[in-house]
Amino acid sequence: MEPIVIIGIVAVIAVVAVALIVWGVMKHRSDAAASASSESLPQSDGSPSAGASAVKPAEPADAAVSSPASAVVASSDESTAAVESAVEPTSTAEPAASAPRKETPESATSRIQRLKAKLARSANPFGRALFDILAKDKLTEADWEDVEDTLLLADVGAEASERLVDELRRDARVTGESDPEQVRAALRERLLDLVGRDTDRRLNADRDGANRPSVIIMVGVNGTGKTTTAGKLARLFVADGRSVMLGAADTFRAAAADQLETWGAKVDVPVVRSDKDGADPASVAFEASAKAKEAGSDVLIIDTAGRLQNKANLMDELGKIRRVTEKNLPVDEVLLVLDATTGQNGMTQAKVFAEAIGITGVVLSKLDGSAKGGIVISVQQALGVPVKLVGLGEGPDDLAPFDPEGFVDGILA
Ligand SMILES: Nc1nc2c(ncn2[C@@H]2O[C@H](COP(=O)(O)OP(=O)(O)OP(=O)(O)O)[C@@H](O)[C@H]2O)c(=O)[nH]1
Ligand SMILES: [Mg+2]
Repeated sequence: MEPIVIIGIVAVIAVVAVALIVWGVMKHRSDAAASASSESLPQSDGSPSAGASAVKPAEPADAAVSSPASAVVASSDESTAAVESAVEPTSTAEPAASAPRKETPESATSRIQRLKAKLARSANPFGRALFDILAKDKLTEADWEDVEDTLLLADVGAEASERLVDELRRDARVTGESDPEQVRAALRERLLDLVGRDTDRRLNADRDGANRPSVIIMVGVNGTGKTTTAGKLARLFVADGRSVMLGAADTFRAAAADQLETWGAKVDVPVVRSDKDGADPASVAFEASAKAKEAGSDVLIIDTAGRLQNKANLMDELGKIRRVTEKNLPVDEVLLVLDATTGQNGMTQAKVFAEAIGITGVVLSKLDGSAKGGIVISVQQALGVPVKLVGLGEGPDDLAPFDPEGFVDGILA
């Protein structure tokens, strides 16, 4: 026989042998898998349709109810978790059953951390639209228009939006081309400039050499969050170790003073109010300022009734509240509370309030429910006063100093 034929036969035998070995291994594996899945079925509740994933959680749950100890012994990670969660409610039930205590307001550091994250989330819808545009390789004419529209929709204001986009386009030309990453970095810088990165946003009560008592008057249209903000602000000062007095100069309805009293009671802050409905709000402001002076409080916060900016007599009333208070104490701060969800309508309100009583700062409330954070820019430009605080929720500690960097990063997130 020719050697080549012998080699050929050996090669064929070798290939057949290898094929047989591979087939044998595969068959063994699939048999093992089939027997494993059929073995798991009898452990189920007997339902033929129950698959492995439906069966597993039932075991630890049953075990936890009947015998926690045995569940721990038989434990997988899931069963241990089930036991822990079965035990937890008993231990957490105890504090709930005990008597109510005076609240301790959240510390400034932890509050600011928490609210920064919340602020970033609240501004996001605006950011996402910009992100989509800026994620492109090269910006076209239509993209630039979209950037401007997005700024407009976020209430940045027509003039500011146009100027911002013009400046960015000029920049993009200077730097060569419209690289979205560069545009994003430039946009961040411009937005920070517009928002005012170095603006002094401290409350006047927080400045060195502030008057004592330092007087703050809350004003704004109906339902913007004046009383809530007065309450939250009182908590902020209390958390900082300062003594506070509240004045309920919203005498329009008794419920308003009750509302303020509820805030005061939680942090042990006295509230000066009138006994009768419809009393002169200026007389309550007078009495509150006299009492705060006498008590030597650090801060007096006066809440006023909501009023529409087109009601001339009600706007005059604000001027009177201020003048009467000033017979006892200088007024350091008038905070206009603007509801961020009202968008550009807030601008008209702001201008009229500024004329009637003078405004030293803006509180932008309900920013948690608004994609219109851009009003921060337009309101500051129109009034020339800074946004000092933002309201980011209905929780008692959901009030934070306005932080420009956090705000802009939230927009561009
Ligand atoms: N989500 C959210 N709700 C807020 C915020 N601030 C206030 N609110 C809610 O807005 C509603 C009105 O708040 P108030 O503080 O009573 O408003 P007001 O300006 O005192 O109202 P009037 O005295 O009637 O003019 C309440 O339900 C508050 O809980 C905020 O920052 N975020
Ligand atoms: Mg109120």
